[in-house]
Amino acid sequence: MGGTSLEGSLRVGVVGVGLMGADHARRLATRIAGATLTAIADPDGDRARALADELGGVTVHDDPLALIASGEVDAVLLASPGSVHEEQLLACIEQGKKVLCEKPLTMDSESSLRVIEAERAGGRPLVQVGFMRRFDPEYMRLHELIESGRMGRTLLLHQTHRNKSVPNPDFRSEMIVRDSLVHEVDCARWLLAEEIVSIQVIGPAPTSHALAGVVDPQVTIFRMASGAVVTNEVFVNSRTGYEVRCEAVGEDGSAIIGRPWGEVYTTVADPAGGDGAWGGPIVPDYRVRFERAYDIEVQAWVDATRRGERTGPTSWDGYASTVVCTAGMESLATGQPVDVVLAPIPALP
Ligand code: ISE
Repeated sequence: MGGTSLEGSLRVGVVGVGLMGADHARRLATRIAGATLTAIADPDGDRARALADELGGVTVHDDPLALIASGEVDAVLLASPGSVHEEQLLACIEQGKKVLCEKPLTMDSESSLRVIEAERAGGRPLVQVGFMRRFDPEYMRLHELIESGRMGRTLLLHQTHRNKSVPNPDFRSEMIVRDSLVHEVDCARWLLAEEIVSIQVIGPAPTSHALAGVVDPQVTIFRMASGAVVTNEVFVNSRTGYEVRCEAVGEDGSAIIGRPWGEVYTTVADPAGGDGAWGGPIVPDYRVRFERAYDIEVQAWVDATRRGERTGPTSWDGYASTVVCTAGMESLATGQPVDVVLAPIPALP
């Protein structure tokens, strides 16, 4: 495929069918117009076969590279762990297949650059990174409002990102930066349409609900190229539910998204035993909060791919967020600001 448009349905293969990949496979099989789920691959063969039985008409591959090379697959959705993305992305590029890759693009900036270089050498933009918030209706409205100039120049963003808990027994502080803060990194770059030039991660006294030694919550400051400042709170053991908010402060006004309205909003449990909180129910996790965003994202990717186009965050966005998070992990260790230095290559179209 690539630069040409497709008449029939787009045949999609999903690599990695854990929580997120299985969601995407079901989405493609049941809710996305113009796409057919033809293949899945996962190292856990039983899990893949159970999903294939549920969805019907889907080939199961043990080897992700065989799925990527398969003649039954026009385009690939990668929901495998970040540590195997480089090899799988390079295989998609070699096959000339469009790929929607869940974040992170890769685990370090060198490998992300290799992906960008391979894509460039192929001469066609093929890679989209799964920063789904860019497709969330609330975020899209905030983006439009900022872009319209009605709030004047944006001076500040305040971003809040809370997860209920992280069940992983091997969880480490760096994962808050790499897996959670990375969304705030992308939102800041996208909403403000500029790069982050430095990052500082500060750890307040940690919650006693985190594993020993884990710095949670974390407060992070981004300095943007224009001088704008972005403050971020990421708190992954907040105990109550999933909360994502963003407030933009401009010279002529401010706007906030992700906030339920009411005089008092609290996530403290309702003493009368209601569902979640005094202020109203709280969504449990990102798959619920961003379900619509994921649907819109995957539909937009399928539509653009069928037209022979690319839409959404690029490999450059994936690379830039990896560089910022790597600097963030360095700052986490010292508490000091760390400069973000991006390779001097222009972004892909
Ligand atoms: C997870 O990997 C995600 O991408 C979610 O959007 C985020 O809220 C969560 O903190 C991450 O662990």
